[in-house]
Amino acid sequence: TISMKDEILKRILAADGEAVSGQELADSLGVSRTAVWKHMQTLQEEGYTFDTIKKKGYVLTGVPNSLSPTQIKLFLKTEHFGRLIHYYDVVDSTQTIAHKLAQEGAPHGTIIIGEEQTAGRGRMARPWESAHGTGIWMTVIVRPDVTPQQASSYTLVVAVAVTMAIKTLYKDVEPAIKWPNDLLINGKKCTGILTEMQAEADLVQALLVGIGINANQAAADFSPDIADIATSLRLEAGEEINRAALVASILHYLEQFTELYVKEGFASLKTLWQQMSCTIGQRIEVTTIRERFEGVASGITDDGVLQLTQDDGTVRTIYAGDIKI
Ligand code: BT5
Repeated sequence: TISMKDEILKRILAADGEAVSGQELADSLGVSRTAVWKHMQTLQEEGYTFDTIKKKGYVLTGVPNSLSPTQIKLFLKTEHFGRLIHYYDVVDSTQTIAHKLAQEGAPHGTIIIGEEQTAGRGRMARPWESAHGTGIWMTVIVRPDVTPQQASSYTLVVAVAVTMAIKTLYKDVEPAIKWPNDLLINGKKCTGILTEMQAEADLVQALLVGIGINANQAAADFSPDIADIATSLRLEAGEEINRAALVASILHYLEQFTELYVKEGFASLKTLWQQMSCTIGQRIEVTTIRERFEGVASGITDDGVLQLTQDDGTVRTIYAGDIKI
């Protein structure tokens, strides 16, 4: 059920910058003009800003910078993903909370979001910088009907979903997927993905899909450690990012692509992945836990495994690792 206040907000959002008259809102919702005015006051207290145009009505001029469940649900179109939201101001890592919730049986599509992470992490326990209120620090609990082997390509599915969401909302921004888990814009990292798994021998209990997106940082907000390699969507798009709308869009694409992936495997998303990737065809250096290779990233298999053609013609398959382009 949606409250009257949220219904009013939905209509003003849907007007997309056009004025919405208070009288029309009152009439169509069957409430008094005063009731509408009171809800508008509450919305302003929550951080929405409006211009009031004489004889025309309200025009939305700003949304609060918050990822609260109320904000996200305004934009949400999914069936499962994001229908249960655990929202925190400060957490150590949303991955840690997700692990615990998944063990306790949290349903498919549950999400955990923190405005700030004090111990955000990447792969191999590398730190992930997660300053307050600037980014999207989120973990999605996914329970797909696939084997643990198949699940290893899920990170690529997530990368495609996040790329689609960003491209749809910000037409001038073109993220490129760097295998396996980075999205780059103009060569700099704006998104990292960390997929962890709870599994038995041949059964996936849950995937904990960590998504970290730099949204509204200014260049000076990044620590010296990453200042040269990181960017934010705001820096690239040249406008303030509505994080709640972006979260909802990511969840929309992730739900769609997850269904496809469970039914038909990664192969069904391979073409899309290739179009969005900046890896294939490039000369790369790969570091795996044990070894280092050089060569040309010549392709990706139907299982999402990277193929590297070395100078002597040997083709290696790379399941996990870091690459340098
Ligand atoms: C990743 O690891 O890129 C996965 C990052 C996943 C973060 C999400 S946020 C929500 C969830 N909760 C968590 O605790 N984690 C997940 P990796 O490929 O290992 O890259 C890590 C490297 O990226 C670091 O060593 C830095 O060089 C760089 N880095 C750290 N913070 C960054 C940031 N905010 N933006 C861009 N690069 C960053």
